[in-house]
Amino acid sequence: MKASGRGRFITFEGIEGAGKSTQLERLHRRLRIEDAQVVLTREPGGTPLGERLRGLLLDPEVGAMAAETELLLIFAARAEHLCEVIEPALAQGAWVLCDRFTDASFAYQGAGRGLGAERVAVLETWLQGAFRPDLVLLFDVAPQVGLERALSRGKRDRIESEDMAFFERARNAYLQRARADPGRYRVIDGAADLEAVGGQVDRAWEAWLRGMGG
Ligand code: Z5A
Repeated sequence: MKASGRGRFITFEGIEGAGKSTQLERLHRRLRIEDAQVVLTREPGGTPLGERLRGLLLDPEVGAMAAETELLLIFAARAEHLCEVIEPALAQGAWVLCDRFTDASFAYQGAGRGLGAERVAVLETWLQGAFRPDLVLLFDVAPQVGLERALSRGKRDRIESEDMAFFERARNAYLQRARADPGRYRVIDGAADLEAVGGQVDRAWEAWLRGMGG
């Protein structure tokens, strides 16, 4: 199974603890076995500069910042990521698996912080033009479940310290986006056990591949 010509861009989304990173690594292992050229990356981050911006964004000691500042820092990291990693990899025919992308900005800054989808969309169009993920795997879980899983790792980062209503808004924004564009989004029940979630991902993945003739 190989992408012919330009590669494909697949993103993994969901609120904290939804299981996206676990499933991204699982799919990565599977694609490597199938000998695909795969690039694994994440946002914010994915480049040396992006990882430094990620450090600032998540460091609880940085404390409060204006929602606008947060959004612009995330888009600054994204600009670097697109230019240095994502676009070159896709041009070489690689499958790029990315842990979060612009959907997270709509969910967290647009809905969670209340900046509104329109302002995020302006930056999305300015930076990306018509570029969007080919497939978004959205792991859906109630915030209570996700945060409990995420917090079992220990200390909360700056964004994890938000209240439950913030994550409810983010979750609802994700689901709304998925409903509006069912061709590109697959919603996975992230509350199921690990094996069941893996099975859902496999089925969604295979159906999507068939849909694009792969
Ligand atoms: N952010 C933003 O605000 N705006 C943006 O535009 C972007 C990002 C791009 C860092 O993201 C932060 O950046 C994030 C949003 C913000 N907010 N915070 N904080 P991140 O993706 O790096 O961090 P995260 O969302 O906090 O990741 P996470 O907590 O690791 O969530 P996850 O990747 O979905 O979960 P996981 O690591 O796969 O699993 C978490 C734990 O649950 C782990 O112990 C697993 O073994 C366990 N797990 C996973 N699946 C299951 C199932 N099915 N059952 C039981 N246990 C499970």
